[in-house]
Amino acid sequence: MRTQVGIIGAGPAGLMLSHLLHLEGIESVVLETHTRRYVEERVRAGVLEQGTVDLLVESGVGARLKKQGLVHHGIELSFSGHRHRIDFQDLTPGRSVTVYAQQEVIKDLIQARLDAGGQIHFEVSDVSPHGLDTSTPSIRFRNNSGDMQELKCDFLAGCDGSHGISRASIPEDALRVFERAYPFAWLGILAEAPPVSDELIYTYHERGFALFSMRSPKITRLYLQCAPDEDIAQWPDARIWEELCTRQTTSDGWRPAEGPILQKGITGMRSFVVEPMQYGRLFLAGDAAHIVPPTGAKGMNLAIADVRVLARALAEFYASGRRELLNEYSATCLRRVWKVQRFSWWMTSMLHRFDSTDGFEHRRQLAELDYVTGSRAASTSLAENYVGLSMDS
Ligand code: FAS
Ligand code: PHB
Repeated sequence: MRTQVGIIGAGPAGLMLSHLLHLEGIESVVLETHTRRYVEERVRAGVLEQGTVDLLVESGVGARLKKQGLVHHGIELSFSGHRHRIDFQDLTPGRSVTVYAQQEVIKDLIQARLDAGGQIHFEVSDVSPHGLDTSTPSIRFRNNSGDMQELKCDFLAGCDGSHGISRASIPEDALRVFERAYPFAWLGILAEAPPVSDELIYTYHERGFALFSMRSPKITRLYLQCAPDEDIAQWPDARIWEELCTRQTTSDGWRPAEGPILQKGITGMRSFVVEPMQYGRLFLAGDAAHIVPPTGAKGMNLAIADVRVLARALAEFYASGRRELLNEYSATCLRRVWKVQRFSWWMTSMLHRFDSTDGFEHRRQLAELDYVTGSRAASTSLAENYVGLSMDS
């Protein structure tokens, strides 16, 4: 088998890269370990930045997003029993976010690729990149019939997430890892209950963080801070609702509507960056290169931003043979990656309870929330990061 760009992973990064390359007339093949159904049903992110929405629409895969996506012009921060709105229309005119589940983006991209004759091989195994530092790299893998294959390509894109093979294929002494672990995780649920707020509500509570989000007019998405090693079996539905309502009920009586829980799970929290994001002919994108705590709703958006840079660099190479953009890929992405890491760390540190014995941290966090919601400058800073920094920053 031969192609121009071999892509490992059919998540947002891999599928968007394949789509953007196709628009430039560049061939690619996507290799994915799971089934199509698994990747299209995996419940993950929910919020698209303005830049992500613009890119999906401009590149021709935004039709369903425009119909079904919920455009939000603000979020609320809730603490000490009161909710405070961060007004994007006032603070960042013309920029908003759209609630549209990651799995819907995945469905749109897979359909677009297959309609355009794109190659996505699902249920592959034993994937191994080779010749990364040569001009003839390749990917060996076992297809879903169990036959070993070799995909020869000009370039490889490691879009295989935080536990993939790509990053692991780079010599350890060629990489530097930056990591921070958090002393908590998120317990997340999807509930068949109408969202009783038009916008997302981030809550700081002495018992821990909680987040009110949504997926549609009938589906609410909720999270609560829990221990990093929490056992989901210890959380029957009644306990989840009791904890969510305790943390989220405000003095005006607002609280989330309850309903049957359709899905529940625990998501770990960590900040992680690997530098550089490239080695020879292999380019890492998305979670394969960096992980952010989900508090800032950035993981999927950062993956899309990476492959926008990579697609442009590959298009420049195939059009002119020039390699400057490819050589600068990692530095270009990392400028944004670290700013998004900062924002995600800041939102996480402001809104979660840390096990500090003294009350200093608690008072400092309340003061920060009071300042952010009371200062136009501070609210603007949160808003411009939340709706998404310019794609060229
Ligand atoms: P992905 O992990 O999405 O995709 C990688 C793909 O590569 C997967 O399909 C995997 O099966 C495949 N793969 C792995 N190894 C392979 C191999 N060896 N060969 C072939 N294929 C291989 N972000 C938010 O913004 N908000 C959220 O609320 C949020 N919640 C999350 C909850 C969970 C449980 C997780 C794990 C992540 C969450 N994220 C969230 C972050 C998430 O959305 C990621 O940032 C996003 O999926 C990144 O996209 P990719 O980089 O494409 O990686
Ligand atoms: C979600 O709806 O899944 C979501 C929204 C905002 C976040 C994280 C997750 O910060």
